[in-house]
Amino acid sequence: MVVLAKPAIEQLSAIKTCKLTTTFFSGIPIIDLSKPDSKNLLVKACEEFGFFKVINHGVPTECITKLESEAVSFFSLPLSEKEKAGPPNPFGYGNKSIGSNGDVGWVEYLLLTTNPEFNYQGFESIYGKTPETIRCAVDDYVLAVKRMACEVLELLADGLKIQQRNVFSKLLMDEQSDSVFRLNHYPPYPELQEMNGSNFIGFGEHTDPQIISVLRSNNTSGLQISLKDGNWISVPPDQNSFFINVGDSLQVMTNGRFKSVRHRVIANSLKSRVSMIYFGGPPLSEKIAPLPSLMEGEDSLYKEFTWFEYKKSAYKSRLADNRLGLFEKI
Ligand code: GA4
Repeated sequence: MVVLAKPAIEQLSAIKTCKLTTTFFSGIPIIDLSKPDSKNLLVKACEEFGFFKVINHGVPTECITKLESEAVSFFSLPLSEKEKAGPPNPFGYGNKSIGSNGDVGWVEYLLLTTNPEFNYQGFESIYGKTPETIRCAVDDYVLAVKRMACEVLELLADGLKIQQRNVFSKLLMDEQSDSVFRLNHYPPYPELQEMNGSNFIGFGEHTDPQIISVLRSNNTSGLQISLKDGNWISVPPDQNSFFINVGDSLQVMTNGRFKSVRHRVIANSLKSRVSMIYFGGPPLSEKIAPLPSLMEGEDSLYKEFTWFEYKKSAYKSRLADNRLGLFEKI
């Protein structure tokens, strides 16, 4: 069994517990991409939850299982080997520490850029140190998942009756798109069984700063999302589907019509959870502002900013912060 390095007591106590929420929620929208009515259901899901599950997605199973098995092999390596691919700032292997501002979780991960130019420019100390086999599996997977994410974004543009249907997807397709990929491993935390009804945080609550995030996990539970009323619900795992989150940038581009969903992962007492997430982001120089056709005489709820400015500010924040708050018009 793979375990994380014996954590320092202080670090473990910093990994917070939260109130127990175990019942699975059955109301998560399921979008069948092969059905003609999916565009309207997609819009509704983004408005109500900022989150939905996608089936009949067209991403080849081999591509997913190949990457999962590469990830499992990587995370099974001795810690000293994995650490050779670290630290994770900006890209590489990370263990328990998330971001640069003191957040911690019961998780180890590989954070990678999806920009091929960046990968192959001889950045040995960044992406270069992750094993070659993982890199190839990631490249194939990201290509397929990005295609699916673009299809979803184009259906959303159709559903919103925006004439230019690639208005969102072109940002991910841009050569300069600042997208990120993350492989997470949440080892089991057996002591949880004795923690009388508490949950142990794997990855603390947050919203994703980008446009759209596409998550796939193995069959281990742990993901929770916050509903509009602030209640947390557990997402039933489904290794054959993808879960999609609206990110902060899409919330802004729709002038708040779509909600960037708060989510978190709690540790499992018995099973390892492995997840892979593609975060589709715009080019750094892109202005992020509400689309005029969605404003219908409304004022923008947000001050204008570039993705570079937002990202810079986001990376200075703590995980649970309301990052968009700084950019809201009062
Ligand atoms: C959340 C979404 C992505 O995982 C991520 C995360 C990033 C990191 O792990 O370094 C951040 C987090 C995420 C938002 C606020 C900052 C930056 C950790 C953190 C405390 C890769 C991203 O783009 O933003």
